[in-house]
This record gives sequence, C-alpha cells and structure tokens, in this order.
Amino acid sequence: MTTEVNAHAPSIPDTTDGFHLVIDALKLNGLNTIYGLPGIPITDLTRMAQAAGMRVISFRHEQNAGNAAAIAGYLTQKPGVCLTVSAPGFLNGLSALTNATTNCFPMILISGSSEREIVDLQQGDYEEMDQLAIAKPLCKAAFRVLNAEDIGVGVARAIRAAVSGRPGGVYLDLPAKLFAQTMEMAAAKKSLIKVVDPAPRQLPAHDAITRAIDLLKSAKRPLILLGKGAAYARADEAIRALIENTGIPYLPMSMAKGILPDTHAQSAAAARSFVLPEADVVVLIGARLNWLLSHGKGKTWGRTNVNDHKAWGSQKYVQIDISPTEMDSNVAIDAPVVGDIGSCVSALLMSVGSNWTKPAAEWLDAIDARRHKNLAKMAEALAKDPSPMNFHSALNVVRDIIKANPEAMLVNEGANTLDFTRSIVDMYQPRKRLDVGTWGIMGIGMGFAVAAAVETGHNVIAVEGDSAFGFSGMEVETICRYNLPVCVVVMNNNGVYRGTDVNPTGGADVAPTVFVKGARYEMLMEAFGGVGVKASTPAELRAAMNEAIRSRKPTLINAIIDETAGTESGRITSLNPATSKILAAEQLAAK
Ligand code: ADP
Ligand code: TZD
Ligand code: MG
Repeated sequence: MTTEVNAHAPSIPDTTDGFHLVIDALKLNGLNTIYGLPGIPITDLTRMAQAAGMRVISFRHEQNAGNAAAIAGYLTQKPGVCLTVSAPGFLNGLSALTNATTNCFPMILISGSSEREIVDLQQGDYEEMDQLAIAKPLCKAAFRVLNAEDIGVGVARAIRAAVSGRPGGVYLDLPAKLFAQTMEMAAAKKSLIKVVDPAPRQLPAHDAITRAIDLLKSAKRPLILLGKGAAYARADEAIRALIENTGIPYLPMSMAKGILPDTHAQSAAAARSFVLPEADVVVLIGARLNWLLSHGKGKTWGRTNVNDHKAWGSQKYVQIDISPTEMDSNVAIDAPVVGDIGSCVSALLMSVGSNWTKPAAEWLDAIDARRHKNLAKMAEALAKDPSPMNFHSALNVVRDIIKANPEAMLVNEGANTLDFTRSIVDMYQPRKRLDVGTWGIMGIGMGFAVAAAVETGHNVIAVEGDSAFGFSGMEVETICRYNLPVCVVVMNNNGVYRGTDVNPTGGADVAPTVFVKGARYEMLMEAFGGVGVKASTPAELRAAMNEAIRSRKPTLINAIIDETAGTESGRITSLNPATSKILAAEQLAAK
C-alpha cells in the first residue's frame, strides 16, 4: 500500500520535545506570559516561548521576575509564571515564591535544574542543588517532572495547587534532560491537560450562614473588615451590596482599599483606632487576624493587657475565608463561614434581604464624628507647604493625581513612604493598590510595577521609599526596555526612615540607616532612555507626574523630602525590640 504525499502541504513535524511540551501546556491553560531570566538550561525555552507567541518579560534579577509573577497572579486569578535557571537563579526566585504563598497569591516558579543522578550523589554538577527539597517547605506545593509524557500532568497539578482553595506559590522542577526528550506528536498532544474549573467555588454550609446572621443581628456596634482576599476574589458587587444593604461601617486593609471607593460614606478608615476597640461584632472578609490586626488582641482591640479577663473576648467575630484552618488562629471565631468569598457574601446577602435593621445611630454618629475630626486634621496637614517638602505635601500631589486617574495602578513600599501613602492617598477602584503585603517586605516595587503595566495596560505609579527602591532599582532598565507606562516616585529622605542618624563613635562610616545625601535617582532612568526629573516642590512633582501620565513614558521622579520628616519604622516602631535601651547601652559602651 502506498501513501500519497502532497508535496505542497506544510510539513508537520511528527515529533516534539520537552521544550515545546512545556510551552504548549502553559498556553493550553491560558498562561501566555512568562516573567523570567534566561540561562542554562532554560535559555532556549525563553526563545521558543517567544517564538510561539508568548510574552516573555526578561528581568535583571529573578526576585523581581518572581514578584512580577506573584502580583500578576493576584491581578488575574491565574497563576503568574516565573522562569529561572538552577541553584542561584532558583534561590533568587524562591524568596518571591515564598512571599506569594504568604500573601495567598497564585504563582508557579519553574526552574531548570541539574541532573538528578549527579545531584543525588553530590558529584558537583554545574549549579548543583536539590531544589525540590529546598522549595517544598517554603511553598504550597512542589513537583518535579522527569519524563516528557508527564509534562501535561505536572503543569496541570501546578495550576490546580496554585489557584484552588487558598491560593499560593507552587514550585515546578524541570531537570535539563527533560527539555531534550522527544515524543511522538500525537501522543504528546494527548498527554497535555486543559484544566477544567481550576478554582472550584466552595459554597458555605447553610447553618454557618444562619449562625453568622444571628450573631450579626445581635450586634449593637458591628464592623466589616475587608482584606486583600476580598479584593482577589472579585466579588466587588456582592461586597458593596452587603455593606450598603446592612448599613454596617467597614474598614479596608491596605490592599482592599478601593473595593469600595475610600470616599464612601460608610468607610471607617479615618476612625480606625476608634472602631476596632469599640466594635462588638466584627465580620472579617478575606482578612487574617495576623500582626497587621494586632492578632485580635491588645490595645488595638481595647484590651489593656492579656490578663484583663473582663475585656478579653468582648468582641465576637464572623470570619469568611476559604481556608477552614484559618479559624481560631489568633482568637476564637464565633461564626466561621468557610467558602469562597463570592459564594459566602452572596449567601449572607440573601439572608440580609431588603429590610435589615441598620446599626444604631449612636454607633454611626460616633464614627462620623471621629472621622470628620481626623479628616479635618489630615486636610490641615495636607494644606501646608513646607520647604523642603515633607511626606504630606508630596503625597497630597499623588492623592490628587490618583483622584484624577482612578484607573492608574499604585505600587507602594517603604516605611514612612508606605504608611503615609496608605493613609493619605484614596483609592477609588478595586485591585489598584499593590504593596508590601503580609510580610511587609521591601523589594516588591519594580517587579510589581512591571507586571501591573503588562497585565493591565494602565499607567502605573510606584511610590517608593529611597531604601525600598534600591532593592529592585535596576529594573528601571526593564521598564525602559519594554517601554512601560511606569512613573516611579522616589521619596528621597536620604535613608532608611530618616537621613539624620549619626555614627555614635564619630568614626568615618556613616550611620547604618543613612545613604549618600542628595543622590540623583532620576539619572538612573535617564541612563536607559527614560525621563528623569528632580522635584523639590509640590508644583514640580505635580507637573512631572501629570506629564508622565500623559506621555506614558518610563519616568523616575526624585522627590526631595525633608530628611528629618520620617519616624523610626514608620508606624510599626512598637515592633522594634526596645530600640532606645539598646542604643543607649551601645553609646555608653562606645564612650
Ligand atoms: P490582608 O493582609 O488584606 O488582611 P490577608 O492576606 O491576611 O489579607 O488575608 C487574605 C485571606 O483571604 C486569606 O486567609 C485567604 O485564605 C483568603 N482568601 C483568598 N482568596 C479567597 C477566596 N476566593 N475566597 C475566600 N477566601 C479567600
Ligand atoms: N529587608 C527586607 C527584604 N524587608 C524589610 N522590610 C527590611 C529589610 C527592613 N525595612 C523595613 O521594614 S522598611 C525599610 C527597611 C530596610 C526601608 C525604609 O526606608 P525607605 O522609607 O527609605 O524605604 P522611608 O520613607 O524613609 O521610611
Ligand atoms: Mg527613606
């Protein structure tokens, strides 16, 4: 029997290899962007991915690529993909993967690795490291694929692990040999998996809803607390309806700002230190009672000390979370509601109905009074125009720019720069504010900014402490290379927290928190063809930011801030272990 061959038909290769299977498996699942850094053994993977139509964004350091992938996951509900080389590249990416897991962002770190048989016998391969073992305790799940026919399964498992339940980071180990393995095309195609329903809805139990509603009905001073889980869940309409239909005041955690506009009449953000201790029933929606909420304990919650049994347990909690083991992690949760936020909030909403009794006027009026007092104080601080600028006068400009451009993405890190921006700059739309998150880490800035621009196409404004910026500053080249509409504002106060510390010994070394004075950060952006501006006044800052928004050109504004304006650790000074005592002792010893 003969087979007729059409000489003009395009030749379809009858085999494929590991490289192409990885690319095909990602694309099949709608993962079309890779954030990474090339090198052995994945250089060709980056080339082939680009050739196959994927967006491959190459960074200058893997940690920034990893942070980009993590926040891409937060913004899209699909795992962000980071690709690195073995050992050191893997380790650089791993800190971002761990941070993603801590923040509940879905992400997949794919790293090439050395050959198993050499690694396991510790025979000293190029970049030898048992990466799978190291990654395992630091992320949600970790997998290795040894055979090309398992690539489809490996990618499918990684996707499901990253986005189902509580989202998190997944490590996928791909040894160099895998990429060159070949497979017959038809079998290869069949081996790939298009994941069906990767993040299944999880409906809350009926009695959990009844319990929560009963508790809420008994409340005299109820409060809703929105966390970044609520923002991630994209249940914006249901959350707004729950808040508006019940009339309950709400407080957004930093990345939940904008789920409802910060100017909403029910926002208690400007009365935070009043509502937390005073509320009697608190509804947590996608927010953990971790250090950011003082673990539900202490003064923040109106308890003067742990042994104060009268005050202890005076608040009651409803907690909506997809993770059942989050309940009771810090204090007793009276009404746990386990499920996805969309389903849980919708179920509550059904029970709330249309004739819910709004909270007593006494509670709402007391909050309003605080709110107005604090907002007036803030307005007064913002109206001042000191020279040099302080955080307030500079951030007053950012506040106006975001108000005029509510679709812009805001990235924010630093200490004072973070705390002041969070309280001064109102957000108007959900998932626009991206910051240091659960760990309060520095270094997310440029990675987040790149991914925010790539994933949304909107202007990105990155408000950075001068120290914070330094952790990822080299990525301004990446921003220029891809011509991204990113405007970096460096709040330059000559150092960590302040630029005023001195070396107590009088020695030549400056204090550990102090940087080069009068540093010209704007020149970094100019070095790669972007726009650099030094801004010493609010008017200069405003003009430069407006131009950056208009032109969408990569821009870095060096905003000169009074070096005495900040405070130690911003607002978390209390977490320092008895700073003043240690310093006094050291100064004494130095004399
Ligand atoms: P914040 O720092 O803003 O207070 P956290 O990161 O502490 O927020 O809390 C986020 C919470 O949201 C986590 O406990 C996580 O399990 C939960 N979460 C994330 N996505 C969902 C979802 N789709 N449905 C329900 N809970 C979710
Ligand atoms: N390293 C990492 C990875 N994360 C951290 N949070 C720190 C170090 C410690 N740290 C902070 O918590 S804030 C900060 C550091 C180094 C920088 C603060 O200085 P800044 O901000 O210039 O960014 P301000 O505006 O001067 O306070
Ligand atoms: Mg600083």
